[in-house]
Amino acid sequence: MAPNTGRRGMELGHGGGGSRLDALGAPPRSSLDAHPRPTAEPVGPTKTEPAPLVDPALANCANPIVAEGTNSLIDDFEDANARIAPLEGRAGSWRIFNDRTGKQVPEHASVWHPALIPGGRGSSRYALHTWGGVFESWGVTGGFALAAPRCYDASVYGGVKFWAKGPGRVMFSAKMTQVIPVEDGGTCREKCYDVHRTAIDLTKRWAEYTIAWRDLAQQGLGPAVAFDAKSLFEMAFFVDGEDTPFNFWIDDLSFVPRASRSGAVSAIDPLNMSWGWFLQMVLSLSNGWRRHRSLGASLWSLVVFASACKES
Ligand SMILES: [Ca+2]
Repeated sequence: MAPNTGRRGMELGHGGGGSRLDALGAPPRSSLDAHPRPTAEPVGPTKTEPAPLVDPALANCANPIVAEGTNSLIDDFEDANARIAPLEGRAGSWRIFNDRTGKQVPEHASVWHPALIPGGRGSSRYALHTWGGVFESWGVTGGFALAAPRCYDASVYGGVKFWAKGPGRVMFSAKMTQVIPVEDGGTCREKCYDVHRTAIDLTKRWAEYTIAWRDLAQQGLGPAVAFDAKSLFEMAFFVDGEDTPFNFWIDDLSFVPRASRSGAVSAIDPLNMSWGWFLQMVLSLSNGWRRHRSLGASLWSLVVFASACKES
């Protein structure tokens, strides 16, 4: 986890991992999940009570969209649009925001469209990409609302996983309605945006990262709220100002089953090498031996294979 600094505390009301996503980035409501806001206009001749300020269903997350656990994909970006995959009631769009003290691509308050990966990543052609210079306040963020204006129950899952490439430190946050201000669609009324988050230190090569709900923690800058995947509102990747400049890619974001192990798995990390890789190494060794009948040639085959892996 990143150190808890007073600087972040001062900035929490603005950033803390992505404010205003829902305010500006909430997707259009469908007829199925529309929750009409109360209106000041009297509905009928007997309606004399003032309208409540907050949608009662949203105030306590009494009526969430519930994930069934059958379609874990959040977004693979291959459709090249900014909407997350419309599975299990999820509906949201990727948006970018920053503290406006620096330059970012895409720019502040824009839709975050997938970009073509130079050379691809296996069968993946598109992923999210953003980069920029130094930011002097809370930094930059990009994320999406899961099912706004309703909250989202992802408790059938144990966390998320995704592929990413840096280098640099990126934060992931799963934001509960309880830490999002009422004006942004949540239920928080003071010291908001103390979101549940964790730091990921990316490398220059693509690697897969798994984050369990238990890895997420607040910074202690607002009211303590135990993490509960039953009342999620948004998810975001962000970079604190002190970790800028930045340049990172995100791909294949999905939920993971409960009891998934958290951590990073590099595509070529020998400690996490799959049996497939191991078999290919053995084959390259035996091919070298079969062709040249020498240990040197066999080892050279292995070097060639390892070089190919490194470039992939
Ligand atoms: Ca992709």
